[in-house]
Amino acid sequence: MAGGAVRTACPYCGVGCGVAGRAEGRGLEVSGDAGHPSNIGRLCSKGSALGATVGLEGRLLTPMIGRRAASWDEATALVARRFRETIARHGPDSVAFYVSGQLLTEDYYAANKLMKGFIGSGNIDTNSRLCMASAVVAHKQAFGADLVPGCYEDLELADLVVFSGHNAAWTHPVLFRRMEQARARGQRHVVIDPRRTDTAEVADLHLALAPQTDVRLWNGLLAELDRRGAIDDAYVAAHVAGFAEVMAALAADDQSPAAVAADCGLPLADLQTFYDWFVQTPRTVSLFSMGANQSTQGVAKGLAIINTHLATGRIGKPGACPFSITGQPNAMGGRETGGMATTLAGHMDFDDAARARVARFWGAQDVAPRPGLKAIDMFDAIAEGKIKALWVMATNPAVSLPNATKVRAALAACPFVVVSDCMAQTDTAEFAHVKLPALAWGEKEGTVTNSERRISRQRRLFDPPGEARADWRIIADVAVAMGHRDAFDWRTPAQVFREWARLTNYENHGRMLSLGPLAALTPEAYEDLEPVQWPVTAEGGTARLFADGVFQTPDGRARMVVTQAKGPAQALDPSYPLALNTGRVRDHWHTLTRTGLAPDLCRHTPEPYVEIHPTDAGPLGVVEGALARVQTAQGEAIALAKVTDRQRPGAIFMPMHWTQAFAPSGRANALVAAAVDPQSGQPEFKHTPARVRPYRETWRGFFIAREAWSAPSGLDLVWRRIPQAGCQLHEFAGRGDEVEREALRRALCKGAAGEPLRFEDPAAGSLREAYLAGEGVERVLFTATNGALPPRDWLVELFAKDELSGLDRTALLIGRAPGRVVESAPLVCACRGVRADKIGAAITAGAGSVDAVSEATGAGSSCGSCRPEIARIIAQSKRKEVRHAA
Ligand SMILES: Nc1nc2c(c(=O)[nH]1)N[C@H]1C(S)=C(S)[C@@H](COP(=O)(O)OP(=O)(O)OC[C@H]3O[C@@H](n4cnc5c(=O)[nH]c(N)nc54)[C@H](O)[C@@H]3O)O[C@H]1N2
Ligand SMILES: Nc1nc2c(c(=O)[nH]1)N[C@H]1C(S)=C(S)[C@@H](COP(=O)(O)OP(=O)(O)OC[C@H]3O[C@@H](n4cnc5c(=O)[nH]c(N)nc54)[C@H](O)[C@@H]3O)O[C@H]1N2
Ligand code: SF4
Ligand SMILES: [Mo]
Repeated sequence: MAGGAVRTACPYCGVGCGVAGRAEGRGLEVSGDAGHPSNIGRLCSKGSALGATVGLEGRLLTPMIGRRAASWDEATALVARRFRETIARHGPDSVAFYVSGQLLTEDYYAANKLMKGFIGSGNIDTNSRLCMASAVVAHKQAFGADLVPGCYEDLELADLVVFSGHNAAWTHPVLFRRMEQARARGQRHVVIDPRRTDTAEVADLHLALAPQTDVRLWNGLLAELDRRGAIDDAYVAAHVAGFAEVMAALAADDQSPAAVAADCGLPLADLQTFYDWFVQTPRTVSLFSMGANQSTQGVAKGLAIINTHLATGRIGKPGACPFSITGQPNAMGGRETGGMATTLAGHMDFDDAARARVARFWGAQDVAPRPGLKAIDMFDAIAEGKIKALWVMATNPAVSLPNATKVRAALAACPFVVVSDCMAQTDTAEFAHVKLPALAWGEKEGTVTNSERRISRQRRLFDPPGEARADWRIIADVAVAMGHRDAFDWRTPAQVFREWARLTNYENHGRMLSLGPLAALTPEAYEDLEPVQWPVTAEGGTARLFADGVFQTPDGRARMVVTQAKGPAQALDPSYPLALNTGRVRDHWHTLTRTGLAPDLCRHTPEPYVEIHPTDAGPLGVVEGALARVQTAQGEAIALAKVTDRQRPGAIFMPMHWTQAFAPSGRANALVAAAVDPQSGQPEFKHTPARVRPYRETWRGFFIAREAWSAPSGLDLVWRRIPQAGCQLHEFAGRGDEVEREALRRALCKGAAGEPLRFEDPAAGSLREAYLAGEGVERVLFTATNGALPPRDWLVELFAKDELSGLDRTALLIGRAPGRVVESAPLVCACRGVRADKIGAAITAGAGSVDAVSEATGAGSSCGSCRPEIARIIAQSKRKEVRHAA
């Protein structure tokens, strides 16, 4: 397939960038697809590193029943039989599918059709429940259906962009770059986030509000718009219902900026600036993401934002809309097809007319009578033994669901668990009775829908490896084995897509979700499908919805909905006085099954951490760079403390990414409570009462080996694995004694060939041990009780050498590289591999702006997601200069 590039779509975030890939064997060169309207040739660090993640290492390549490989026929028959038997004995609601926004639309359509159409239960839900559910409910209430009004062009046309709980610089980097360019032309950015994120750092205004006070802030804004005569009365009169009720409800509280600022923990002047800008700027886009959705008030937050846009008529117009941005590459596809337990299919719900229509279309007798269980309820039902067979596809709930310890117990107790995944070992796959190998990105064919309703093709770059199969086909084969051949007799993804597109048109009297002419795509036209935004008509795609002021409600009017400002579900108390917030880091994707394969993406944030404000850290004795213990009512985690004023006092933050496999004690969801929004069922990942204290290890060390090691069992260790080029670095610390240390040493050195190079200094409490295989190094172990350990980089580099020199051996023994005592500076730009020291040197040499540093070093010239960090380094060095001058 070498030669011409294949145009496909990135498998990571909801920006949905077009990727041009050239494959050679399993090697891959990628670049941004200049012809794709969502990214116009750009990629971020994760997209650029796709080539490093497409190897076959760790892949699941044959079906597995228990620990033994099985044929597809056998595995398919077993899954079909166990589901059939369970349904026969306990009814259709005793089984469930838990699926993912990382499935393709064709996969999603197949899974939903099987569960809701032919098993006859609503029990299919998706990880989008953890992600988009609150926005979905807000859209349905305000617009009559789950419709995203705007498009990316609006983000460039806007004069003001508000980011609500959205760290776009890290999570939607390519889109953020487009807005940064608009900002250079005068666009203003306001960030509403309790943390000073990289997005906030470079914004015109940062409102570091108290956690979960967004509804109060937006309601206050609506009251201010009213006081200042900024309501678009004509628009409201023509197109909106509920305005009077909402304004009346607001009047019950003190909506003065002073009162709102006090409740939100904000300086009055900052709040007033935001209100002024909003009042003055017709072209405003309000982005909202996980800081809004992942809340017990997630629906209210979305509605409060939408209310301000409806009241000012700032919707359906160029550069003006409320904009719920999606996380996963196909979160939208799942919402469209019906992957959520709360919709039936194609934006139709469970009313009699819709059920009858969908049953007719599918030729199904037993369409689900009612919505199924939402993710959290689904796993509760598994724990209670009500759901007895579960099929998990393309998601890792043992890591990503809140209160994960309980989730793991539920999985362990479930009589039959099927997991479809690309990887052989995930935290969830540990609990599987049957594992089904799925084709991965670059192997599968189908479509995804991004945040702006744009449908793009994912295309194949590689031949299917081993026996892996497309998810839609795995599902269809099981459906056929369950006796539903006629309904699942597809041979190509194009056939599935056409059927799905036909459903969107079927008896369509006013559903905006319509793929129109795509229902008649020939196989060739499906192959060549260009990115297009639904609704699709004979004239083509649609960039913006509601341009005519008509919504998908019975009377065509949008609804403003009363929202009540409340506190978080779980109040802080003296035993848990800190608010635990969780989220993402720049270069990692979710549960590390992919970005954990690319050492370059592991450098920016090598291990789990907890951010805490100096005023909280000080009295607790928590110090920068030391391990800290984080506890909640659900459980405990141990992570590196980062003491920083970018955190609000009283609030702490942990990234969500680390797993049992990478850092068993660093898992955020062991801590997070499963409190959910009552309407959307979305969990409040951003707020769990917590406490922090120092871990106070008695010894620490690290272990480098060629392969990945898990923490030896039976020892009380804080263990983190950090993938490197050509080897794996494992960091650990413990509170045990000499016996414990010796047990670890034995476990890690067991089976090593040859005599070790060994140096022990009992007085200094240190031990160094290196095993050589042939002329190269095989394993290295360093431990110390006094905290002093050498830098790791030069040791890692030794693993790249086939043959160690005499100097290398001496260095191993004395425990440091000759002439080099400092650890390499932290990586800032992952795309160009530029470290902080080089950036510092450029600044010293006179580079005073991000562009100048970029010019001098190359950093920030690719995806730009490190540009805020470069700005921070420049600002820091300026502050230092001022201090020196004074
Ligand atoms: N690098 C990277 N990018 C990703 C992903 C990834 O794993 N890695 N995942 C993708 C997915 S699936 C998703 S859903 C998106 C998520 O993208 P984002 O929503 O941008 O990501 P998060 O870090 O989860 O949360 C955003 C912010 O919400 C803030 N927040 C917390 N509590 C509150 C609050 O009460 N009010 C407000 N206003 N803000 C609050 C947090 O401090 C955090 O900075 O990212 C997508 N992109
Ligand atoms: N504490 C905390 N927890 C959170 C969040 C948070 O902010 N804080 N955010 C939540 C959000 S918004 C999200 S979206 C979730 C994400 O959480 P998950 O969905 O659990 O995370 P992933 O690591 O993306 O899991 C995807 C799995 O699918 C596999 N996979 C990849 N491609 C395919 C494919 O084509 N087919 C199949 N069958 N398998 C595939 C991968 O190997 C991996 O095992 O996490 C949620 N959890
Ligand atoms: S912004 Fe990055 S992760 Fe998101 S789609 Fe584009 S390249 Fe992929
Ligand atoms: Mo997400």
